[in-house]
Amino acid sequence: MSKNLHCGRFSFPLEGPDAGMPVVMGILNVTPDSFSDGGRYQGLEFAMSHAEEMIRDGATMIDIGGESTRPGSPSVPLDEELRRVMPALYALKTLDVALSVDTCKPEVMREALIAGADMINDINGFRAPGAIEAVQDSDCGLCIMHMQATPQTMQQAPQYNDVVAEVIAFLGERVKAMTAAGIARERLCLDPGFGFGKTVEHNYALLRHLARIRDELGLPVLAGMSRKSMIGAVTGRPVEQRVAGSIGAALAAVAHGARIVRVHDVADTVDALKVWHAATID
Ligand code: 7PM
Repeated sequence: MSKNLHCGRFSFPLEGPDAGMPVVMGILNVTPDSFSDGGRYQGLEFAMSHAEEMIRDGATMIDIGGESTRPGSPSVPLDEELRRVMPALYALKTLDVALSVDTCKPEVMREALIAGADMINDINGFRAPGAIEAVQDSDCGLCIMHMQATPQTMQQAPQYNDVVAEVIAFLGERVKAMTAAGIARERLCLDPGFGFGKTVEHNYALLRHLARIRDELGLPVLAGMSRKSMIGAVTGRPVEQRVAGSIGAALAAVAHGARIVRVHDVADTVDALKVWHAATID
């Protein structure tokens, strides 16, 4: 009996006999700071070649993000987010890869689904009014992420009595809300939201207990730690020197039961996962 994650045009076997390597989701930023100022067309060219490179390197999902969620950063207006995301989504449609859109806005979700997005990745866990309605009648995959507070305030004073139990309770409540709207469980995956309203200790507690999230809620887990401050806190390295630390985190996540890893450095992560896989298959 194999369980698949259903994502629009794609279906990923994540459990059972057909489940192979973990799925690697490559991060594609389409924020202006990510294409050094040659204007929007050059930004599109860069997005396309970056996506093609990540696919060659082994990414089977690409997460397109037009809203920088850096702690403390202001939110992006709807029209600007659409101007960033939609051209990239249409351009990448021809590539053989599942296209995820990283957004909290129901209007962006609707437009993305019309354009054929295979997955919606919402760091806000589909809590915005209209978010569930925007995705319920499609067949896209849905990543439900936990975040405490808002990107503007989340790192001021993250607080939990039991971070693992509280993240599981939150995700369980969101799963209930989404399945109550008629959304099939096969479309859902869960993410503890590393760095989103968490201290370093909270992040590592969640990493050690990823299998509890999977087992208590019975859904696949996606982990996104690539280059984040939890890596810097342990290695003492700045963001541009966190590749090796991030690979360590990705392997740890897989060891703890994650089936999808969201990463910047696809080639290096895939190499590490291939060796990991060869060393752990029965
Ligand atoms: C600035 C700071 C820009 C932080 C971008 C980020 C996740 C995500 C992000 C995650 C899922 C980053 C974050 N992180 N979606 N989107 N899980 N599902 O470091 O951990 O990429 S944005």
